[in-house]
Amino acid sequence: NPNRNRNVTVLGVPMDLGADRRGVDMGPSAIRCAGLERRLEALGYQVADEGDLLVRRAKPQPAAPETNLKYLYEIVRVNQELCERVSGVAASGRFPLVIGGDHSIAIGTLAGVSRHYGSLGVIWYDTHGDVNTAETSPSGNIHGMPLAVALGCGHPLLTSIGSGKAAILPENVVIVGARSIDPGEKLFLKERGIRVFTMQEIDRLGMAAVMEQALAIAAKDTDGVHLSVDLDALDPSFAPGVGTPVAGGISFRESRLAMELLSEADVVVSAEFVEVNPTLDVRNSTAKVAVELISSLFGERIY
Ligand code: B3U
Ligand code: MN
Ligand code: MN
Repeated sequence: NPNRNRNVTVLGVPMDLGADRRGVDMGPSAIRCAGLERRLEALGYQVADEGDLLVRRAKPQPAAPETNLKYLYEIVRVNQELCERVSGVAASGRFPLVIGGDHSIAIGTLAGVSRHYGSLGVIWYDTHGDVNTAETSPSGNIHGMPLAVALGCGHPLLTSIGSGKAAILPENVVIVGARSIDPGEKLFLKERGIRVFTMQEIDRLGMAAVMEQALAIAAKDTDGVHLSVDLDALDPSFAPGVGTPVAGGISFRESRLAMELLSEADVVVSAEFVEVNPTLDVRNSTAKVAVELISSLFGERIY
């Protein structure tokens, strides 16, 4: 597609505080090692890798008073910075590609991208709903909360990142690949009418039909779509290097097809790939899968 944005800026966020588990901070490095820049350049993109944001985890973190949110203050600080960086990339007309790190970084990405779109659609490719709040979270881990925050719900320090108003609206959000949703999340999603494509629907309808419907929702009356890929959406046999693997996931082939269909639709304006944990991985295979999927999203074709 000749109109496609040919300039990509890569931002790494070695965040692991939202998962409360070490290792996912090495995700950005692992994805780079798997050949991200070379693959995008081979597709004709001009790639600017701006390196990693700083995540401070040396000092013990004070517990946030009156909340169970782990590492709240540093996660807020990093996401504020990420918001400004992503916003700068979008303002310069480049495509922001964020590599994580745990999924809490979607708070900053969405706050930054949404500034530049009157209405932004979101495709959330994930096993989990990531719509917990302090009240519903079983873990206190902020990586289970970013989609709620982007919808304007959560701790005020999180929801005030960026403009202070919700980055996205429920009618423009779809979740694809769900198979582990907490009770409070079910309520949250149902109350807001958010469309959730479970594994059962992927099995029954097929990935092509699911993505067609997902795109119809996320791209309807929006100015662009943000793609948020949590590698744990894939089955652990294809993506073992993630913190919370859940059996019965999306295959590599289905995921590649999903990315190809997104590429053809040509509506994605920003993307993030998160939750790669090299310490749990087998020969960097999860990072390699991430790079294959990114290549497909950016237009690579087999033939
Ligand atoms: N829903 C659970 C588990 C979880 C969410 N995201 C990941 N795991 N990766 C929670 O803790 O909120
Ligand atoms: Mn997940
Ligand atoms: Mn997630």
